[in-house]
Amino acid sequence: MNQFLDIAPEVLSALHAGRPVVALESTIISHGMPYPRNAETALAVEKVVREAGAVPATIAILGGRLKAGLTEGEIRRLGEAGHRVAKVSRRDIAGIVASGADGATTVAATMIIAAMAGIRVFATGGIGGVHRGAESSMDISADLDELARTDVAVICAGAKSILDIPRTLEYLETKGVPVVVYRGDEFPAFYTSRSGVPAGTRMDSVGEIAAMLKAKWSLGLGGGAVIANPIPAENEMEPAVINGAIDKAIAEASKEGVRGKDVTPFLLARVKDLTGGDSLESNIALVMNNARLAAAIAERLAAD
Ligand code: PSU
Ligand code: MN
Repeated sequence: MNQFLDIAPEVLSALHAGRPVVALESTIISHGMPYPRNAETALAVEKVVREAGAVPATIAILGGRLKAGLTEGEIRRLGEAGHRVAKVSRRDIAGIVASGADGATTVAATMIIAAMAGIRVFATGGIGGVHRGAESSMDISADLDELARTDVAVICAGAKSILDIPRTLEYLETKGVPVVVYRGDEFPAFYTSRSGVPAGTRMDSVGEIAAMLKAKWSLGLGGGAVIANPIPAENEMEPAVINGAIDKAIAEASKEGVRGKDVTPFLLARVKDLTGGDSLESNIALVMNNARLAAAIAERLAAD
């Protein structure tokens, strides 16, 4: 086994027995939601995965060790530390390991560590993507290139419209990443089930999704896949409300000169405040919904 990696005992025994495991990320805890809802949500998501019959493996870097599976105390610590913990994407992993520091892993870094541990299914809220204005800023999330190279399926609620959704989908197409919409025809926009952008392939059953993933990996077509799971209707936000908040947050980010890895956390926090916290409730609901679908996909993959 990888000398830098610690797999929690429960996760390791599930993997050895071929039972379903679902990876979960930690930047969503430290940088995606405020304390204490972040830690409570992370623990509730683990519970949903368990109730659905799979083993959760929340991923982070602690004391320079890559961790697949955290204790409740470790999850609470990351939640409390919030922005004091480093946000770690692919480029940051080596430095954090070498210095023995803690890091909360993005979608990209979580995929890398999940793959090292032998976990193929990962549930989160939203993926990073091509930012609006990327034609001048060149701000394109490392999540997209990771999806092209690492063999992990990412179950998400699409991408927030803090991003340029059509260009995000163009980029994924160029990189050869399958995009599946579960029971929908448009790519979901995180807080809303529709974005107006038709996307990828519609699939209506877990069996179809698992069969596609198996075929992709059996064919030697490496890389991941985006499984976009639209937010349930009862948790959706009003498009005018959420889009107004997003436009305002983006204008503030550019006025304040926010750049690089700070852009996404800045926008998430501002959108939450500008919607009076309503966006947080939608965010939590959709993560639970994604965890349930991910557990079902992991079970189907484990059964074959
Ligand atoms: N989108 C969300 N919530 C999040 C993130 C994105 O709705 O918490 C986090 C994820 O960890 C994602 C990261 O991988 O932000 C992308 O950051 P960047 O745009 O800097 O690559
Ligand atoms: Mn970026």
